[in-house]
Amino acid sequence: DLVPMKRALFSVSDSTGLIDLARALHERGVALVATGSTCKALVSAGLPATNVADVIGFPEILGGRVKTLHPMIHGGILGIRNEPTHAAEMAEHGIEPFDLVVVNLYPFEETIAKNADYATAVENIDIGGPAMVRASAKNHAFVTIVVDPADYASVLETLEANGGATSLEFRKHLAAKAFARTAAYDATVSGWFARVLDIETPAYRSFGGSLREVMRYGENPHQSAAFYVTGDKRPGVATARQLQGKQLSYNNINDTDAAYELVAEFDPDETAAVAIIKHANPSGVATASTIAEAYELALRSDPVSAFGGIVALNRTLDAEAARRIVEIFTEVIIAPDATDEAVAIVAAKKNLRLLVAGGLPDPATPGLTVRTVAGGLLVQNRDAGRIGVGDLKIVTRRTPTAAELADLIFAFRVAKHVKSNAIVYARHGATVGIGAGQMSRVDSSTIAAKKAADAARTAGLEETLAKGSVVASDAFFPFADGLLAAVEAGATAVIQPGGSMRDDEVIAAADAAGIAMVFTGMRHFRH
Ligand code: 93A
Repeated sequence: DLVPMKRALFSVSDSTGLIDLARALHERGVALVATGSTCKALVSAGLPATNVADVIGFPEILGGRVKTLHPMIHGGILGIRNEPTHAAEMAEHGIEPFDLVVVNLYPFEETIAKNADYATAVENIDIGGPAMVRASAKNHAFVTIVVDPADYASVLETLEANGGATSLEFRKHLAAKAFARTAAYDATVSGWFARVLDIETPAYRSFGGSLREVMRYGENPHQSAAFYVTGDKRPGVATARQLQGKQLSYNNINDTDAAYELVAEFDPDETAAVAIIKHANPSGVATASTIAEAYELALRSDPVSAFGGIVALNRTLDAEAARRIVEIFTEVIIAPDATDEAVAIVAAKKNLRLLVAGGLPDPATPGLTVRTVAGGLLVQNRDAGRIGVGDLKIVTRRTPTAAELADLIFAFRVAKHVKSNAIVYARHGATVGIGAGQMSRVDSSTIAAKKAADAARTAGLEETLAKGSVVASDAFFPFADGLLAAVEAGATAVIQPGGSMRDDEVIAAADAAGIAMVFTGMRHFRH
């Protein structure tokens, strides 16, 4: 089952790790053959590589559309070495076998992610690459096929372990991976066509949408993942135009969605709003008269967590805001639109993705959310509930001031987008401390208060940002302790759904502390 490696064929669009692999193979005495630019890269690195054109005896033609589609290449890949007729035919035509084929395909996924025009997208459909990948994978009895730079190291390890040969087991696993790659690639191409033509891709109907793209991986690198679009025109991450930057990852899409749904809570005609999201939770959210100011305040809420975050805006990205945002490492910016000047500023950060959604999703629009459980699907209406001033019930002796009232509504709208248990401190239309995703509400309160103290320290302020703030809780305080912790942290007003068995106790504690409290009658769990 061991096949000694003597001759390798390289054809790559991503040259990551190429030279190291080729050099190690060369040192093992493996002959190197490569397509045009790949060959150039190898030769420039001082490696003796033969151009496929010289193997074929025919130049690359049609602007590169035909480089490897030739019997001298495909014969060398597909020949059954121990089959006498194959061996005789190969000898007759001077076809030498390839033991290793290293290909990565034209970057179709990245090309469409950049919203390339139709002709560019079509030109980036790789034909010769998948042909070699599939041929090699079919003939895995003899050929090692590598489609991912992440596997280069294991090729060298296998050669080391097997005296310069690969095992059948190893080649089988790589063949499986190779067919998964070409399947995903073609699925992306067909998904793109479906999108362009506004038709559904029937094979993927069972997912309630059509396949838009296959991602490099899911939440973690060992999980495969795909993105399906439902055709719903709701402005957001699925319908936005990506103006620049790398392909969005699974986590990017999830976080960008969370970020955009959150800023959409704030009417752009009334206020500018910015949310910075990390791991699907806001690290900071703020409203202000301009986007740049709102960004500044959102950042102040938790400048440490904002690093590598997703930034969503409810208004057009302008130059001033763009200049501030690119100062720290940011993964994605999503906005209804962007000015030309802002686009030019963001362009300096090559990897930063800029998405323009053309509008904001209406937070009140009904829709469904779906999640899987073992053996089933859980489906519910999306949380389109929105609390306004008219829905509030003042339960304390003290009535909130107008400023507190505005902050209470703001904080509760933010809390709706924070994983439970959610505690949000806010002041002057900006969050100052957010506690998310804790199993105990008291822990979320403690974390939120700590964040407010940390943010003040980072900003060089003496007093915690929670001082004089309001606090929102996504669900009722079951005991007075959580409320008292918030009061101690500096909150002067509280918003919560109410409805606890001990509401009376909690209200009495609020009155004793002299703070104002309002009940919403609506809970915003988010798990
Ligand atoms: O245009 S193609 O579909 N025609 C081909 O015959 C062909 N052979 C390899 N694209 C082809 N390739 C692709 O070219 C490979 O998959 C790889 O992505 C790229 C490497 O070409 P170069 O080494 O010239 O950059």
